[in-house]
Amino acid sequence: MSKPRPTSGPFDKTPGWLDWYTGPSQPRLQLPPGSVDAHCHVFGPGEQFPYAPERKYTPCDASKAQLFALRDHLGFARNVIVQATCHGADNRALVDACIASQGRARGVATVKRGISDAELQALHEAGVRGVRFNLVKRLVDFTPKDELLEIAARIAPLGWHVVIYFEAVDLSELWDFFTALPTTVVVDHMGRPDVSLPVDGPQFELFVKFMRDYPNVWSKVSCPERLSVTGPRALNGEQAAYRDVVPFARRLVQTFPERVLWGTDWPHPNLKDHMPDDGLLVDFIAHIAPTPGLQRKLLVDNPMRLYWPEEAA
Ligand code: 0GY
Repeated sequence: MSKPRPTSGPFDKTPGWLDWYTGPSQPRLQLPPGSVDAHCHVFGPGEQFPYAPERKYTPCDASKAQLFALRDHLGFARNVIVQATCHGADNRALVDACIASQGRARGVATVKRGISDAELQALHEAGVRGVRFNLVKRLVDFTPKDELLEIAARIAPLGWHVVIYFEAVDLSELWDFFTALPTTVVVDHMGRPDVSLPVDGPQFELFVKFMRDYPNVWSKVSCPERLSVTGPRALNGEQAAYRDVVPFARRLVQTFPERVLWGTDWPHPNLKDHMPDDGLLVDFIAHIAPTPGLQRKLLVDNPMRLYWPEEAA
C-alpha cells in the first residue's frame, strides 16, 4: 500500500504526482551476490538539496537513506545514482548520497559546459563516473549539440561515459550526434521503444542496429512500467508483469549480453498510471534474463566493469 509522501522545503509536488511505493514485497528472484541497481535517483530532500528552478516537475522527497533501505530490502549490493532533471545541473544531492554510501554507490551527473577541471575532479572523487545527456523534450530545455560534444570531450579523459535518454522516434535525427560521442554510451530504458509495435519492426530494428554497429553502445533494459501498454502491472503479487515489454528487453539481453544493465528507476519520476511494487519489478528480471549466466552479466559483471572497473573480475 502506498501512502502520501511529503516534499520538504518551499516546494509543492506537481499535481497528480505518484509517490514511490511503500512496503515493497520481498523479491522471489534471488539476485546474484554483488548485484547492482544501475539506474535510480535521489530527490532532495528539498529542504536540504533544493529542486532546480528550471525543473519540469516537483517530486516527493526520496532520500539517500530511503534508497539504501530499498537496496538492502531488495538484495542489491550497490547503486548507480543518476542525476534527475528536477535537480538540473546541481549535483549536490547525488554527491552527498555517493559519499554516504561508502563506495557502494557511483553517480552519473549532469554538468554544464562551464564546469572547471577541479569541479570535475571533485565529482570523480565522490564516485561520479558518467554524465547524462537528457534529450527527452518534456523533461529539459534544449542544449546545443556542440555544447554536449564539448562536455563529452572533457569527461572522456577521466574514463567516464555518457548516458543518453531519448524517445525512439528521435533516434534517427540524433544518430549522427550519438555516433560522434567519443566514450562508452549508455542508453536509458532501451531508447523508449513503442512496445505496441513489433519487436522486429523498423523502429526497434534501428535501435538494434545502433547497438550492433557501435560496440561502444550499451543499453539499460529497465523501466517496463514506463514502456508497457497492456501490462499487467507489477502490483498485487503479479509474477508476469509487463508482458508486452519482455520481448524487447529479452532480445537485447540475449543479443548483447555484455552490454546491458538493469535498474529499478526508483523513485520512478513522472509515472502517470500506477506506481510499481519494486519487489515485483525485480521479479521481472527473470523473464528478460532467463538464465543465471545472463542474470550475472546483467546485474553484476557488466555494471561492475563500467562503474567499479578496479574491482571487476
Ligand atoms: C527516469 C525517467 C524519467 C525522468 C527523468 O531525470 C529525470 O527527470 O529521467 C521520465 O520522466 O521518463 O529515468 O527517471
